[in-house]
Amino acid sequence: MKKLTYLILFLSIGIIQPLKAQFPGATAQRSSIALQHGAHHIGKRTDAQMEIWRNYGLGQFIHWGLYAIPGGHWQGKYYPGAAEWIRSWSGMPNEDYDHLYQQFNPKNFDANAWAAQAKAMGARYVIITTKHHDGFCIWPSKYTDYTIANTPYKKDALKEIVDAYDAVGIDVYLYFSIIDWNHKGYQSAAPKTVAEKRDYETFKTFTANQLKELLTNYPSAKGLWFDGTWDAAWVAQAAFADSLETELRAMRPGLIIGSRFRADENGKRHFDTNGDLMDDYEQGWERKLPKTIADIHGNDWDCVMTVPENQWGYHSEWRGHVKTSTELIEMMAQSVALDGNFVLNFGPDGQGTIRPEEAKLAQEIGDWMQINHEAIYDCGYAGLEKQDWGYITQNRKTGKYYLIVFNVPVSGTLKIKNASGKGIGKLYDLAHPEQQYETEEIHRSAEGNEYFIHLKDKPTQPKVIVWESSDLDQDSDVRYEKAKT
Ligand code: FHN
Repeated sequence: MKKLTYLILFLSIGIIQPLKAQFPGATAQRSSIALQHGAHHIGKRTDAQMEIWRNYGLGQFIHWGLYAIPGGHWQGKYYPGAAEWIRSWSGMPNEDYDHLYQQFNPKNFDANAWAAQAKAMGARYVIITTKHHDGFCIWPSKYTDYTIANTPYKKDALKEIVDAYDAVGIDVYLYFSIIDWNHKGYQSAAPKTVAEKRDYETFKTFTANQLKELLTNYPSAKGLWFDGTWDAAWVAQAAFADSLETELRAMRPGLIIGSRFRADENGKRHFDTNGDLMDDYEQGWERKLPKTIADIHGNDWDCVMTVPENQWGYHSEWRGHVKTSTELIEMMAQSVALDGNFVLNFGPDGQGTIRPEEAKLAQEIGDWMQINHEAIYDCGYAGLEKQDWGYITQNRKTGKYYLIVFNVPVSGTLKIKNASGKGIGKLYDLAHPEQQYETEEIHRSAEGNEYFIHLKDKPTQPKVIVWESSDLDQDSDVRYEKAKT
């Protein structure tokens, strides 16, 4: 009887579940609900490629496909929704949309110019749409005719982009939509009939083939950025997606995949039934940012952001608020201060031109990054109390703090809080290191000492003050080792 009670207790509280830990440093076991297709590792990946990813700071997203031709309009009618979704908006004749590929001939497309602009902006990685929900492939996939090879342009635009970004040292990640409105076997609801199930199997094989083809054809790509994975039909494919992911990872050691790819066997997406992050970083921060460090649950993450409200692909008529470079720089600072990367979207038009509004933003962000990139690259959460004047980042290796100032109080003083017993050290302008700042201790307590920094002038744009705390020299290596775990 006693034995039976123990057995029931053991089963009801869960068992030690071995995980498929594929990365050094990641935990391989946990005591929890047994899952066949949950997270493959607990905690952050600490291998070299993931360290590079974590330290990017700033990335570029590019949405480019057939939807760039109509640019949010069809036969004179303005469609207010996301331009890349135009095929699905009511009143849109799908057959006409599906013939747009016959017009795709981007005369101004110059991948080297895109890459040069991204480099000047300060981006260290790019995510490029290889195929969006409409199913059109910007590479010559051998598994469908709906590709760039059958357009008047004919050439492999994806290869041009990958080569151009590789050449300037920007890492490439391939966006891939599981939703594919062009494939006959695709469906969003879970297949019910025998015929639906058979068709969906052809879609799964097609999807797996295309993904393997992408990794084969573009060997320098560092990761896959999945989208369109919310359909009930795909969510039910936990076993298939899990095994496909294992195959993809075997093809490309170090491959980085975010939390959108697959669901666990209970249909849980992003976080499995145990609450553990699926895959390598959280992909849920789309057009929104976490507010505090508690919101990110100790995970890697990136935020993908549009310039206007919800337009990713080219829309010729942006309405509503269009973000300024100062707003975007602030979002980037907030992302890095909360241990994430910030990825800004661009939607080139049907001729391959990056619109002037985006070019101007890239230029302005680049001008700021030219001076201040040290506060963004290789930086993350500083472990210090957030202050209303802006954000504090910390270089993961040197331990230096960066105060990124956006809102200067009328008093002209900034408050900072240092750990109790730690010296304040040195404070100076990143742009003008000779410009040092005086501090005044205003409060001392066991929780930390508060200081005022007296500014001399009110800055006209976001400014960075470097803070070399006096305890830096002793323990920067220790701090780096800690940051890696
Ligand atoms: O539906 C897409 C949308 O068009 C765009 O590609 C974004 C980018 O993150 N993802 C989907 C919505 O989550």
